[in-house]
Amino acid sequence: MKFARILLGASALAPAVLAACPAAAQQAGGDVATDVIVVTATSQAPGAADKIDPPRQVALPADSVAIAARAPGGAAVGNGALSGQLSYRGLFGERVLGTINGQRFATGGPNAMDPPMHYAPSILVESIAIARGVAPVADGPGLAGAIDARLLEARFASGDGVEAHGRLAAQYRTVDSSHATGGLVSLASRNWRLGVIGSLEQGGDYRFDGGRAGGTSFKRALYGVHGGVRLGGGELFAEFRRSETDPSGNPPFALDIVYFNTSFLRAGWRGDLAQDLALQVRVGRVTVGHLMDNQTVRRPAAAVPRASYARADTNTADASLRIGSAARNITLGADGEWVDKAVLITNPAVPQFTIGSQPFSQGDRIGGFAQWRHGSGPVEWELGARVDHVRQNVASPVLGSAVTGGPVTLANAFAASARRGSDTVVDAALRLWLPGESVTPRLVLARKTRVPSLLERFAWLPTEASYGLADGNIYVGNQALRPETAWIAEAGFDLAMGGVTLRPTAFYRRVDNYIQGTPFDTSPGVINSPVEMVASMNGDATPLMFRNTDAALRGVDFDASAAIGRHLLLEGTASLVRGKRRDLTDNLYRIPPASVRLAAIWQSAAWTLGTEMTAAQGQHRVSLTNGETPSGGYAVFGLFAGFDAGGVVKLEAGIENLFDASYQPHLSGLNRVGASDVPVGERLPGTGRGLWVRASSTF
Ligand SMILES: [Cu+2]
Repeated sequence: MKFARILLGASALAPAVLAACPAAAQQAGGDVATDVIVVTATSQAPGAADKIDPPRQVALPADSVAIAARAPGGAAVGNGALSGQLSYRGLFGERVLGTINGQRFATGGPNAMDPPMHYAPSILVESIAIARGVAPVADGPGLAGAIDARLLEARFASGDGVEAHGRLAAQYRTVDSSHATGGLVSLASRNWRLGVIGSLEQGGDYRFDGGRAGGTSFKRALYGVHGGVRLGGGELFAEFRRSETDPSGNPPFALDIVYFNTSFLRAGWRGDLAQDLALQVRVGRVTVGHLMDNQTVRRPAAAVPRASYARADTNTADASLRIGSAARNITLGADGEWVDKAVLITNPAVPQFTIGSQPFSQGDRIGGFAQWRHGSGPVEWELGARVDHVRQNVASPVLGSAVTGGPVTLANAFAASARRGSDTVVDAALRLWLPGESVTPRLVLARKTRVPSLLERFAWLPTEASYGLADGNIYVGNQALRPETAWIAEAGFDLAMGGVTLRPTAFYRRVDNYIQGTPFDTSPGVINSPVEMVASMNGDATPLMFRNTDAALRGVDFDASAAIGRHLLLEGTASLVRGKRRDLTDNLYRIPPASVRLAAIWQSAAWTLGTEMTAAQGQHRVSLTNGETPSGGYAVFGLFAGFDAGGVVKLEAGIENLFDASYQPHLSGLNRVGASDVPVGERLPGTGRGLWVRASSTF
């Protein structure tokens, strides 16, 4: 599969880069479906691949979502230093499929303190791929696009002997006194490959014009080993990774991360069985262990201590068979996902106070798909359909003896309910494109679905757990929920003409049965139900219940670049999206305002110098239902420089927020940390002025 590329790094610039620029790459390949953001250099042997530099414009953020958010249509939902979610064309949360090295898994935190990209430290990311608008059905279910982060990986050697390669990088950033180090060391021959990866990141509270954002420190380590052996016309491969997050702040939530201990395991075989017959078989397992509380990071610590334990185990298996060539084939596949989850709320001061807010829960899915990749005359297409069957069931909640009153009533009512759900859903996607000399028009039509999550269906105890909505509302689940169905149309073209590229897309997404919190009953504010009683004890007398509503999103976005002379490149992106309810007059929650990013980059053989502007309008189209507050517009400038004389070490440095502008990105959460220079209830500010330096070495 050939990818279109967004070069974050000004990298090999000028003529060389333009050959690898979006539109040009597509012309060569024909797959116009995926945006790939190349983050770091590949670990391949020098000369075996294009050497592409890290994103030179910015300090590598701890949260790789901030890198993905630089793509057209992207924005970062901020819920903490390591808890960002990708908003893609106005949708986020579980509507955007997130995978690491192509592996699907259930995250552990009921409030998504560990969204998928939590497990992709920027310093270890080789590339981030974002499906343009609609993910292929072969990737499994996914309502609104997909993001896949690839971590650094050992590759087979190109020569005859055993080769050692690697990539090491280290960065320091003054604005949060953070450091990140990480890399890959690999040993490989033509027939086997073995790699070890590791990273360590740590940062303090970040500073802004006005002080220090309290409770925003973070610490995370990741290590792993992977390898492969050529076997029977293909490769037998396996990988193991362990991610350990230490206390890290989540200022928009009531609790902060104490730990995530997560293990990823995967093995499989991929290769050719015969000419024009390719098979891939994979199995995977991910286990997440999590603790969050309001004592370890939070200052001042909350008067009533809370510590919540969560776990999520995911087993996956999939197989796909491609009959035909890469560009003309039928692919058939089957995949399954078996998820176990549980959440236990405790009060460390009262051992008998325990509530199984998410009792042992299972969500199982099996699915199958067929995808037809073909073309006729000037038109190329990919047409796919898939069917998935999902079964969910939840055990009865168990409460400690110190829990009395409302929660007991609710637990008993839940225990007496069905506590199960099952859905069969059908997805279909058609992509059409007309490969041209300099212009490639493209069209996507799709029907995509999303089955309600275990949380949305079975949250019997009213809490703020909402997969990271962070709107301060208390939510309760709804066993009557039906799956969401999105009808998606998008059209655009990719243009590459004499040093200029332009790739605009216009899209419309109509989401039927859009799952959204709505007032619990017809008399909001009047406490006349056990749910409202418990919710009001927990600080919100007007809880919301997940219900099926109707929504629509539309917008345009593009990226563009222009080479001026031999040394200068201008490149940028622009994004605009509107999201509305269709069943009543309201805007959707956490829709990013219109934004542009524009960089001017000058490069000689060894030096790179540049400046970048990121600007966003204010957002006044806010959600009344979610009690969302409007935000103001801003423009932030940065400077960056790089030096690469072809030696062992490459150096990069920059100044972020050059003018120390005060700004509040609309998708940042609202602060709940008392010991902070950000007032409680205020949207968390962007980072202030700071220096960053980075050294990296590829060998
Ligand atoms: Cu959590």
